[in-house]
Amino acid sequence: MKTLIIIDAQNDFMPGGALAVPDGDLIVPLINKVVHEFDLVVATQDWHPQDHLSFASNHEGKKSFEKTMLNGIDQTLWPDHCVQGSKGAEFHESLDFRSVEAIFRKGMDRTVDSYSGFFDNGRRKSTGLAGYLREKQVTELFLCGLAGDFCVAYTARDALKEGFSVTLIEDAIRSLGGDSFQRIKEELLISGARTVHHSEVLS
Ligand code: VGL
Ligand code: ZN
Repeated sequence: MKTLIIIDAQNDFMPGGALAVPDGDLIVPLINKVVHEFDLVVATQDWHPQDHLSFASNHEGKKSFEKTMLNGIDQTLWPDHCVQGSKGAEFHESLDFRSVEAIFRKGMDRTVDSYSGFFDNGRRKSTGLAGYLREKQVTELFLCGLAGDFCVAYTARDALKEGFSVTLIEDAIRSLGGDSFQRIKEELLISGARTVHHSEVLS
């Protein structure tokens, strides 16, 4: 079972969005091209309540991109983004969603951030994604989406820990911090992940 996970391809992470990833929208046509090559396609969706404590606006005197601690975990404070039910939380309108079988939402608990599609950052709660994939006998995961240095990276690490084979579709991933994905990629390769160009996925 070859499975694609589309990570957080939402308006707020696209150019013009609240937490825009540079060139984030360039991944959309690539995802649309490869989506047909998979037996199963799932997506993750960042889905925060307005009072989420990863938002700088919910901390008196703090600014976006400042670092702080949240429940004993390092936390970057973000601009308000992907608020439940908002336009910014919706998927990019050009993304071909017809073959997406399930959407796993994350970041609903205001007291903990949730970058990975599998667990919150404190590993307190599972989203159920690992169980869902196992039930469907998935072994091979391909990852694409936003942002490479946060939600894609955390999802990849957890996927490897959960025993899945992980392939990053490199050109269908964009990061918030420019070349920060380079280091993360090296780390993930050492941990057993593989990287491919989207054209290598096409049959
Ligand atoms: C993300 C920061 C905050 C992501 C989500 O999707 O990478 N980054 N929330
Ligand atoms: Zn978020």
